[in-house]
Amino acid sequence: MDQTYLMIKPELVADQVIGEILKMLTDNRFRIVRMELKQLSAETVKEFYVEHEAKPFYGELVSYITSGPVVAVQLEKDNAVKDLRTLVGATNPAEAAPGSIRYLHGRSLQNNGVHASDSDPSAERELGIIFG
Ligand code: FUP
Repeated sequence: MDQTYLMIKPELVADQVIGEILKMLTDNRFRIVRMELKQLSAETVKEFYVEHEAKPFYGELVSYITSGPVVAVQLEKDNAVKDLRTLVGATNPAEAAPGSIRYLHGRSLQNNGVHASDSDPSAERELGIIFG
């Protein structure tokens, strides 16, 4: 079965909306196979977002993701990566489809609420970094 990685970012954990997001996942037939409330280190987040290392927003991205615990979720479903990206919506919440997680819970491009793997290799890499 296909697997993917969802990360509920710190501001949504602080806002106590984890339950709503998990319900959206199970309503859409994702199976939660592993889940952890985790404070990530700067080292872990730098490795996780290494593709953005040279971008101007990289430093802020790392401090945002380490600003509090995230909820790390390993999910299983046929076409897990593609279907989760659809459920999550566009990177910028202002462009996310109505009803998507970022439309409902994202605040800005930087504070967009959740991360979802963008390909099968990314999902494998990210699950390895977060869960070992
Ligand atoms: P996504 O795959 O949808 O998570 O988007 P990206 O990999 O392009 O971006 C990763 C994270 O960097 C986003 F969730 C938010 C942040 N970001 C910014 O803060 N500014 C930008 O201009 C682009 C992305």
